[in-house]
Formats: sequence, C-alpha cells, structure tokens
Amino acid sequence: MRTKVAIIGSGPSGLLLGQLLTEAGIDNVILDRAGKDYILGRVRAGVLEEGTVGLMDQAKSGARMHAEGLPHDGFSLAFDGRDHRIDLHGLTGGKRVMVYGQTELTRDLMEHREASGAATIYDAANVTPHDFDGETPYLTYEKDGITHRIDCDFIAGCDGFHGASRKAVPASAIRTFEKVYPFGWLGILADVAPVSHELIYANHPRGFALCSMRSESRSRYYIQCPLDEKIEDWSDERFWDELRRRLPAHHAEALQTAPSFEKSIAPLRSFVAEPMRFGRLFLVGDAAHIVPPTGAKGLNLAASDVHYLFSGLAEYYGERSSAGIDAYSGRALSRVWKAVRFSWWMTTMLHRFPDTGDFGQKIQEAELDYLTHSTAAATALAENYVGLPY
Ligand code: FAS
Ligand code: PHB
Repeated sequence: MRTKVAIIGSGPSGLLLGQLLTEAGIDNVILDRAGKDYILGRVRAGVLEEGTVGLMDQAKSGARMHAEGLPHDGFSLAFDGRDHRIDLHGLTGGKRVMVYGQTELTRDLMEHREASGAATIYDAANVTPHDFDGETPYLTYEKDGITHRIDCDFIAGCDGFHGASRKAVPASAIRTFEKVYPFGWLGILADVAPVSHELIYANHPRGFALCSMRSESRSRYYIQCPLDEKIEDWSDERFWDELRRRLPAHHAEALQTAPSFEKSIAPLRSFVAEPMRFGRLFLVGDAAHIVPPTGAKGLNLAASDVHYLFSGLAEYYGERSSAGIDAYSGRALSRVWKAVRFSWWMTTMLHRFPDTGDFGQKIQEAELDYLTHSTAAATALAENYVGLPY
C-alpha cells in the first residue's frame, strides 16, 4: 500500500488530522493497535477550546457537537467555604469553551471518516515507523498473522504517551522534560444532573475536587486521591461523601447522586518531548506532551498540534513549500509550553501536596483570593483557560 500521510493512532489527534487531510484531498491512512470499541470506551476530556471547535467544523464533523455540546461562559473557583465565578466571556472579549466529551468528539470523527471512505486499519499490531530520517519512510504492521508495509511521504505519530512513534526516535535525537505529581484523580460518571450549570474547581485542605459534566443529565466528578488508592476501596457512597466535604456547604447540600457507571483513577504528569519532528516523522498530541487535566488542555493541545501540522502538509502538497512543516515543531512547542505552564500553575494552586501544610494552604487561598478580586489576575487565568491564540 502507498499513501501520502501515514497516521499512527485513531484517537482525537489522528482522527482530526486524518479528517482535515481527507477534506483537503490529501490521501492518508490511519492505523491503530486497538479496536473502535476500546478507543470509544475511554473516558477522558470534557472541555473544548474555541480553536478545537473550529477545527471540528473545518473537518466537517462538528454538527452533533453544536447540537449537543454546552457552551460555557465561565466557571467557579471554590475555596475557604465560598466560591467565585470567573467570567470567561466577559474577561476575554466574548470567548467561551464548549463542554463536550472527548468520547463523543472521537465518535463523530470516526463516523465522518467512515463516511468519507478513508482507510483506517484497527487492531494493527507492532506498528513500526521506518526510514523516517530519509526521503522514503514507511510503516510495517502485523494483522491476521501477516506483516504489511505502507510506503508514504510522511508519518504522523498520533499514538499517545505510550505509543511507538516517540520510542522509534534515537535517544540522542530527543530531549524530554517531566514532572510527576504525587497524587491522582479519582473520577466518576453518573447519570444525574450536575451540581452546578458551570464547572467548579475546588481547593480544600482535604484535597482538590472538580465538578464537571457531559450534559445537563450526566455529571462528571473528580477528587484528588493518593496514587496508591484502589478503585475497589471507593464505593459510590464514599466518593459522594468525600466530594461533599470538599465543596462549599451550599453545593454540598444541593449535590444530587446516582449510581456511577464509570470510575477510574488517572495519574498526573507534565511531560514534553523536544523537538516534535524527526525528518519525515512528526509527533502529535499526547505522543509529544502530557499535561495534568487541571487546565483542560490535553485534548486542546492535540488539536493545536494538528492545526500546525495540517497547515504545513497542505502547504507542502499545495505549493510544494516545506516552510510549514519545517516550522511545525517550533510553532507547536511554543504553544505547548505555555499550556504546560498553565496546567502546572492550576494544579499547584488547587491541589494538596505532601509539603503544602497550613502555611501552604493559606498561600493557595491568598492566590485564589487575589485571582477572584483582581481583574488583571482573572484575565490572565481566563485567556489561558479559553485557549491562547494558535
Ligand atoms: P490518545 O492517547 O487519545 O490516542 C492515541 C491512540 O493511539 C489510541 O487510540 C491508541 O490505541 C493508539 N496507539 C497507542 N499506541 C499505539 C501503537 N503502538 N500502535 C498503534 N496505535 C497505537 N485531557 C483534557 O483536556 N481533559 C481531561 O480531563 C483529560 N483527562 C484524561 C484522563 C486520562 C486517564 C488520560 C490518559 C488523558 C486525559 N486527558 C485529558 C488527555 C487526553 O484527553 C489526551 O490529551 C488526548 O487523548 C490526546 O489525544 P491523542 O494525542 O490522540 O492520544
Ligand atoms: C472533564 O469534564 O472531564 C474535565 C473538565 C475540566 C478539566 C478536566 C476534566 O479541567
């Protein structure tokens, strides 16, 4: 088989890139080691920046997102028994975010790709990039006991943090930066009305909590937990009780509960690999960087990477210019590091660390008090949360 762009990974990065390329008439193939059901079974992000919404529209895959997604003009910071709204719309000259689950975004892209007739190869084992430092890269993979080869012009490594792409790069050619946080997030999904119509990020001496949603009848909640927690030790009742203890009283009293149908613990880390291009191999999304979900940036950074790479590839095939693909890594990393900083800052301000102590708690509350009473400080928070310009 031969194609122009071989994409490893059928998550949001790979599917969005594939859809944009297909819409532009640039032949591409997506390979994933998993099947559709596994990919759609993962519960992840929930907040889309306007840039991500725009790319879904550009990919002709945004109709259901607009029909079912929830535009949000603000969110609240809760601390010291009170909460304060951050007016995203007012502070950013009219910008907002869209609450729409990553699972649904992925489903929409998958369905549009199938309708377009573009090739996706699921359950592809041992996908391996070859000769990407030369002019004729190719992939090999195994399926049904046969080793297949795909010759291509470029390889997009959209295969996430644990994928094969970054690992295929010689150690001497790549630098990584990492910070692992000493806690995780215990998240649940339940079919019950959210406690508030907007998100609530709560700082509490017992630990961080987040009240989010997937719709007006489906809630998504998280609480900070130790990394060695076991899911089986967390009954729904225990989760609801702990969540109530971390929220201001009026929210705790209003909280509606229902049996959870998804419960999982996610570790938190900040990670960046530099550069994001190696000859004809490009790293995209979680393959190149990871952020703690506190700033709702992971999925949105994957989208901006796709924007930069698609623009470069469209220029290469349209005008035979390599300027865009040559600029990809620098452009992407500039935005990545600002989002890594913001996500680290939100995480540091809102979570209980082993060394936070009483003094650290007071400092966090002072920073939150400053944020909620200073227009300048709130504006800085708001412009990062809605997404810095591409
Ligand atoms: P993905 O990991 O989504 O997709 C990679 C794809 O590549 C997968 O389908 C995988 O099967 C495939 N793959 C992997 N290795 C392969 C190989 N060797 N060969 C072939 N295929 C391979 N972000 C937020 O903004 N908000 C959140 O709340 C949030 N919560 C998260 C919770 C968890 C537990 C995790 C892990 C991440 C969370 N994220 C969140 C970040 C997440 O949404 C990512 O940013 C997003 O999935 C990135 O998309 P991709 O880059 O496509 O990577
Ligand atoms: C979610 O709804 O899953 C979500 C929302 C905002 C975040 C993280 C996760 O910062």
